[in-house]
Amino acid sequence: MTFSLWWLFTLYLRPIIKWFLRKTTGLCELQRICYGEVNGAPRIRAVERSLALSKSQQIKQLLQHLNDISDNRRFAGTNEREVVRGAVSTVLLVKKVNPHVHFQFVRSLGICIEQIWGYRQLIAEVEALRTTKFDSDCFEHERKLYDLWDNLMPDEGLEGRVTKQWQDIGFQGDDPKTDFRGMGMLGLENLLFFSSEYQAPARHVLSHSHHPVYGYCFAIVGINLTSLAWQMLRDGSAKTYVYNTSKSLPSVRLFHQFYSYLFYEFDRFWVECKPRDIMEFSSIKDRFESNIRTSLQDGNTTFRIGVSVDNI
Ligand SMILES: *[C@@H]1O[C@H](CO)[C@@H](O)[C@H](O)[C@H]1NC(C)=O
Ligand SMILES: *[C@@H]1O[C@H](CO)[C@@H](O)[C@H](O)[C@H]1NC(C)=O
Ligand SMILES: CC(=O)N[C@H]1CO[C@H](CO)[C@@H](O)[C@@H]1O
Repeated sequence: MTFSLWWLFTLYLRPIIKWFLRKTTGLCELQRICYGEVNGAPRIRAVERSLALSKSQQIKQLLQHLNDISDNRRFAGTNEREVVRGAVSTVLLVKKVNPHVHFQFVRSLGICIEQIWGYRQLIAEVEALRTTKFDSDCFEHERKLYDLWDNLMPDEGLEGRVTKQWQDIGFQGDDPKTDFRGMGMLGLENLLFFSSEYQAPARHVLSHSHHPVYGYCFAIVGINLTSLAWQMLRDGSAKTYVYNTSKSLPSVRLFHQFYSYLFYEFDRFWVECKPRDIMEFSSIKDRFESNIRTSLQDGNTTFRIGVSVDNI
């Protein structure tokens, strides 16, 4: 029932309503969105929907072109400005909009295009990190591992490369290299970012993970949350966050920030739940995930790492 109504709407009513509004307001749908919707996620998502539903052959080709560019990670630097300018001109031409009269629309549409295809490109960038395996023969990978240790345990030196000490920051055995598995370098980069950019909150979370009752494996849980952040990026749930936070082309840094937020909030949620032991991880993580997904559906979500760090 709902499906056929939707079908009826997109097939017959939508074009009629659009035609009617165009006649009465003199503006096309994209213009009405750009002038009418709040800046940030509400506007960008509406532009994204409108473009995706377009019947125009030129717009369809344009979307394909933009998808190719962002999937191949070529949406950057001077190319980015060229691509955005070209895309906006195509829309102006197809919709017969005068850019001198509607310069606000030109600006606003450009920002939407940057965010929509920047997000798509971000998925490709994050995926490239995820599929890069941790390699203990690679100097750079090894250095990042040591940096992670130094950020989290500044007062304690490592006795060797392979040592039980790694368990103090929540790796499983005496060599972290086997713990990254499906998340590859993305898992390490996420942990490294959290521990360097938010050093105090990260150490605070680490101290919780050492709690005699509520304790858990910091790095292992961290890598599990990398997988959660990555799923949310891929299925589009993180769009609200990115569209509403990003001031320029979305970068991997933004993904790391999203991750840091998730880790910090997960730890808080975990402690609040007062789990009996680590066996409750799966069910508590599911509840956490559903809370986050709910708040991401709200268009005005902005995430920040909590400033108040209190002890348990
Ligand atoms: C994360 O934890 C969940 C629940 O225990 C598990 O099902 C999932 O496989 C884990 N994911 C990764 C990447 O370790
Ligand atoms: C989101 O913003 C709208 C108005 O822009 C407001 O009505 C709504 O209560 C807000 N939601 C939350 C959860 O703050
Ligand atoms: C950072 C940012 O753009 N925040 C915006 C998120 O969305 C709400 C409304 O949807 C705006 O009020 C915020 O300014």
